[in-house]
Amino acid sequence: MKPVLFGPSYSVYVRIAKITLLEKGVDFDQVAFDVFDHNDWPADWPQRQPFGLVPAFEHDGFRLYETRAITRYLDEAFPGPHLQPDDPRGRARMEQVISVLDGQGYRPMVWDIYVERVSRGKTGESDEAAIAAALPKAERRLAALAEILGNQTYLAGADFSLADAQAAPIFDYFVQAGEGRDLLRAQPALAAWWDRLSARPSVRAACAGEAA
Ligand SMILES: N[C@@H](CCC(=O)N[C@@H](CS)C(=O)NCC(=O)O)C(=O)O
Repeated sequence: MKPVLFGPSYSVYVRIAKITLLEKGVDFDQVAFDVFDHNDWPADWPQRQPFGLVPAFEHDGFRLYETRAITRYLDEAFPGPHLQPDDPRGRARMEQVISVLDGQGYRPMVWDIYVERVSRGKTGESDEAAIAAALPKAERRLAALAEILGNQTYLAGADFSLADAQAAPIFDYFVQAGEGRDLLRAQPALAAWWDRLSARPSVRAACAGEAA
């Protein structure tokens, strides 16, 4: 049976899982629905994801939720390129970046900057105070990621890894806001990394289409 990814294509976390599936070359099905509309949820959603979040995943009867668990399973259970560094320090760096993005980056970069400026901006409802408060936070996140990147090609070393998969959908939304583009431009090495990453077919495919 083909693995199944549950969740809408606009979701940052669904996109992370999708990039991983595409990088691994895994053939999969997607069950898409609007996570913010409870009437659109599959009937068994609370059993698949007890917190009502997306994504969830199933492979041959094995059910999983939490994106980090899904991406590691995909990397380890399927053939294809290895998406985790071989050495302990490389893997630790990858984990560090994923933690930073998850815990510190997602909310200010996506919700406070992208959603406020771009999504809510369409109807003139941007919360300027939320954006202003998020900008210095985003600036610190970018500085930290630039320091970790150093002169490497990807965030955890020479090769694309799960850290880059975790980052891509967040950055894809972030740079749609003018403030996001300006902050990224101030970090030239990170901007060059984003140029490389955003050109990857997996990232282009996963981040195309409907937006949040
Ligand atoms: N820790 C979860 C986070 C998932 C998450 O926050 N998903 C968002 C969409 S990108 C969501 O489902 N939001 C719906 C809500 O907050 O009601 C994971 O890594 O899978």
